[in-house]
Amino acid sequence: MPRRQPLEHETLQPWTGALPPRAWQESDAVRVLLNDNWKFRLSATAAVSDAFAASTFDDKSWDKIPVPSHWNLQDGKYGLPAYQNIKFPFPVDAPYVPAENPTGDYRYEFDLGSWSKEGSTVLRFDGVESWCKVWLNGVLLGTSSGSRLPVEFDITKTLAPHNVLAVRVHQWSAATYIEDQDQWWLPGIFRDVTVIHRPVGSVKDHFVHQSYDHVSGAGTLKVDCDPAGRVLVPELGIDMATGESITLPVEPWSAEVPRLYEGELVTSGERVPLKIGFRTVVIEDKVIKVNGRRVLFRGVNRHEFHPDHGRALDNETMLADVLLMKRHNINAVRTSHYPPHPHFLDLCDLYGLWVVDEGDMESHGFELCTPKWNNNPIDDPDWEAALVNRTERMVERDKNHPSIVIWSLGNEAGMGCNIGAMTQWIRDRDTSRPIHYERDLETKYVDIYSEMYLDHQAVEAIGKDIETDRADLKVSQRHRDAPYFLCEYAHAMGNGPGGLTEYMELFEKHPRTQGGFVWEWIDHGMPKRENGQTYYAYGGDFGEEIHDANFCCDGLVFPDRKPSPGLIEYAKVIEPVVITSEAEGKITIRNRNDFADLSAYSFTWRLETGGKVVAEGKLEVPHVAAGETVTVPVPSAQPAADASEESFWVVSATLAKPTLWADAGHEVAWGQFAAAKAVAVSATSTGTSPIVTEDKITLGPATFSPNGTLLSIGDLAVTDGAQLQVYRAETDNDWRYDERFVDLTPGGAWRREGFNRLHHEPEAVEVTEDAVVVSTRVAAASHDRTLATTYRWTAGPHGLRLDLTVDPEGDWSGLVLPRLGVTLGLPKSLANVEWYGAGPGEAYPDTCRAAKVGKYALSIDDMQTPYVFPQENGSRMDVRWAHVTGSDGSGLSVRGEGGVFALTARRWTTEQLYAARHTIDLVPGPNVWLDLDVGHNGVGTLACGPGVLPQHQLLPKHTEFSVVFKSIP
Ligand code: IPT
Repeated sequence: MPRRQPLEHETLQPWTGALPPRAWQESDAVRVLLNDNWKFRLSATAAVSDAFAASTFDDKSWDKIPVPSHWNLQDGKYGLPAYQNIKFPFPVDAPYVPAENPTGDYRYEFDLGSWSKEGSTVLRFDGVESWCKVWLNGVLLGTSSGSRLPVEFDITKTLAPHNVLAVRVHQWSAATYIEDQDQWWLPGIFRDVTVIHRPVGSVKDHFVHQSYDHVSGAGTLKVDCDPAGRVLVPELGIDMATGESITLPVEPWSAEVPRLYEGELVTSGERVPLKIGFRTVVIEDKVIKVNGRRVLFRGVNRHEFHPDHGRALDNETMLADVLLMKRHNINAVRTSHYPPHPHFLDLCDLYGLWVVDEGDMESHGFELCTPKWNNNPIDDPDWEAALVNRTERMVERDKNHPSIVIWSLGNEAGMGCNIGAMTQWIRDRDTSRPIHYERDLETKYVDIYSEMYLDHQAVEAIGKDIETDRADLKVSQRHRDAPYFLCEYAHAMGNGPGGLTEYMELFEKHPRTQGGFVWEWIDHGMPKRENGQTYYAYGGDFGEEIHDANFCCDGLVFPDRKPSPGLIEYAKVIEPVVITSEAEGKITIRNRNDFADLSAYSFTWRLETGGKVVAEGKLEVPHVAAGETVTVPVPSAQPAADASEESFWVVSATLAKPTLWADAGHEVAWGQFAAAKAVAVSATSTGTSPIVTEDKITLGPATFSPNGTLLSIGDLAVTDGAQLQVYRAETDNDWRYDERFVDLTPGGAWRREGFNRLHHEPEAVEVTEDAVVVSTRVAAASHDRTLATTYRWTAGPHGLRLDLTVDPEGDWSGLVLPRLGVTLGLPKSLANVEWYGAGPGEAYPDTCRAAKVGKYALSIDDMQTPYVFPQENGSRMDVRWAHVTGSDGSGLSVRGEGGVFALTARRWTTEQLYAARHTIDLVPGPNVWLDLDVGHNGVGTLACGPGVLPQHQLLPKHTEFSVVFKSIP
């Protein structure tokens, strides 16, 4: 069929009328920010008259919208957001896009007063999604695409005392096909709009070359500038011409010690402040080295996201991200998957974060075409100019940031010839930084091998240089010689990510595996209000025809930037100092920094017995260079005499002085190790004889039904006995991505096996001299595999004791259990939990590094982790004892016998937790439900990546579990 001519926004030219790209800079030149409320009109289709561009157009009937913002985040006034991960929201027919193409027309009038007539003036847009056409005073300036890239137009000739700016924005354009990132579709003018004076003799562009020779300790500075001018760095006594180079002793820049020198570039027409950081990035021996040292990326992938404003971020939000990252030991950011607002990069220079600056390119949706990647723009020479334009605009804009150590071309766009062209463009312009593009798996063009989501085994193989060819990957010599990092790993969706510790061990063991970037920084949950309650919405909640549900809620921080347990765990796993005790009486302190010694930290110790501090002091730690380890003796304090309690040493490393990002005293690392084990007290909860009557069995404080179901303990009524249960409401990481999205009521293995609907068939109730022994067969309808379960109840002075024995019968091969323990329904008047065990946060077998043994107290409500998509959460690990009490202090005490247990307390059942789709679906019921578990299965990162490592899997096997209950009057 003959095809129509592509419309203007469907052509492949990236822009028209634009000025050449240049470095982002502040300066003394006059500038006026046009961020304000602009006149706005939204049309449903692209085919609307552009008469509004005329200065005389009457826009009185138009509404107003803030600039910068996204028009579909204005309370539904101008459409709603939509979320798809890989899929395009319309038929894939590049470069054509639907006629139904939301089109926003903007008008803004401004006076510039006594604006200088001298020199020239430019109009700058820092980000418009996805295509714009711009007029000033009725004169067409040009068009642009490249949503997260700047464009500048020369407006010298068009500028008048009173100006009318008109901008047309189409949500969809040819460019959409190369902006298919996994995020909400959010159109509009979403970054700053500025008018900038360019005096005669002002800087057209400048390039700061700032390197460091770690052998001589000298930095070399050269600033190229058009036009020529002078470079002043008073602190270093530098006053030299641009284009000249100087080498002199300096302190280097690193993410750990971000030493910046303030300078100035002075031309006849402009003064531009410089922030110079001396560092040199090389690849040597398959390792990325900065200033001569291997760096280990303890990174995150950061999308720009604010729950109310989408990708229109203010400076406070950018700073909040940087502060949170620094306070959680993160040292690197991949700007997934587009260049961020330039201010964010200034913050990275200043606060110290290694940056992988990524181009605005993703064409992932072509992977779903037939055949896969059919017509992918990345392999089509017609798209070369558009794609190279994106690389060029990123590099030119961001080239002067010392924090940027790697250029990344983009994400998930398959492979093709244009990757070669983009790489070559960078090589011709900036040889100081290696180039990354994950899908160039064979490192045909780029310098780094960085395949995402590889499991531990595969990472180990790379570390050991024993990787082999795979169907999609040919291990060439070039590939083998490249350094490796995981540009994405540890999918932080919901509860998780699990397995971070084992990754970190590999990164530390093998020089070539240089760390990774957790996917991802923040949950992209959008607030939605219903019946006076607010919750975070995700894909599908705005009526999208196709969507990917909550796959966009996979961050280390919740949408409101509150740290999730995943962030707390990550901070611990990557902490800069590792404090352990590897030999009796000795504390080992390992400096994990790549550059800095430990002088920035103070060390303190405390001795805790039964969760109480019994002695504390300062720990003297000698000088420890980066990468080195020392051993110091444990302090001479003696564990407290009460041998019925355990004692622990806790050693903490805190900031000795305030830094830009945290106060003095901020804890960066800690270690806990046993000082003394408690002498086991024999909790002889026996001796009381059961009394059998017609309608019940009484045993000490407890009553049972004639068939052995626990009915009460003291005054506390127990609902549903204390039954064996093995199910948990699947976490996002308990499912595979593809299984998960069938209809949001996934049929994964655990529910298929009926773990959530076990039948408890009584086998025998035996009342002996001192025990009630209940045997049951626990199995799911239609299944023949059984958990043969015996509850042995005894009572004595210490309380009511349960000895549970579970034996799997039948074929359980290939199955793991979600958890294993007993569930008790208790009165809803119970409200608080105090426990001695790991805490304060939730912990699972592969997410438990951040949990420290201590005495904690939380309300049941505060024990819940508010994952955007409700799921298993809140389990406290290694609990020795817990008190669950109401406001009057009465309640139930539970003590582990001969072992620790995991504890969750909730106001809803596990089935209700499973069925909930948003936080507001969780409504307190008539009971508090306690799960007391021998253990849980690990969490893993199966949502995108490997599942639970074998050592963290809960396999069905013979299990014994003992707890003692006591009512608290
Ligand atoms: C990978 C994407 O690069 C990233 O944008 C995000 O979608 C992530 O997955 C999952 O949340 S691609 C994936 C199919 C491996």
